[in-house]
Amino acid sequence: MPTAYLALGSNLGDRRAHLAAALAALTRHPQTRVTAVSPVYETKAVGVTDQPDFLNCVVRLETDLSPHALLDLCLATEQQLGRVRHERWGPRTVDLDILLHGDTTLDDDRLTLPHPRMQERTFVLAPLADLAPDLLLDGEPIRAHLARLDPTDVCRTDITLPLPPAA
Ligand code: A4P
Ligand code: MG
Repeated sequence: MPTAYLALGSNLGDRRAHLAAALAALTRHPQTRVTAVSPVYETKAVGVTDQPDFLNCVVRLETDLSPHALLDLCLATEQQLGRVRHERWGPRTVDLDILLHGDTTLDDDRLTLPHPRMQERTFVLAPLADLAPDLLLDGEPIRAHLARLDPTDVCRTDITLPLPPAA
């Protein structure tokens, strides 16, 4: 089964609970198996900066869902957790982005893989490097991409998100 990496973020309400609920939803799905969860980072908002700090983490899963079916699961999970889209890059109860889905590269009106902004984002690459430092992106390991970014953008917390038991 292909390995996928998802980026989870929350900056409204009980941020840890939102991440944990998203993780539980991914675990419950019969066609996904969550195999690792990164440490949780507290991060300054990127893009629209006048909004609360985020908690961010990265989840690794094995799935036989296609990239678009996995996107549908991400969007359905966001909706179940009460996300209302107000503005692009605005505050959100929870955001689930697909970073990578196996070796898939694609760019259509719904989905771009690898995630087009992941290379610029410490809040994505720091937790991804915790799980997969040697994973290659554009021919370079994640740890090399991360080394080019500002490490002070993010702060690792001692919040843990245990892997929920498989359904
Ligand atoms: N879409 C295309 N490719 C993907 C992909 N690889 N994964 C489409 C997920 N979705 C993808 O996303 C808009 C549409 O992007 C989706 O419907 C899907 O068809 P959205 O979640 O509705 O909107 P958004 O998240 O507000 O916009 P966007 O462009 O996805 O923003 P980003 O890049 O996700 O940035 N700062 C910190 N510190 N931490 C954060 O987590 N997140 C954002 C959002 C901004 N600043 C942040 C954080
Ligand atoms: Mg998003």
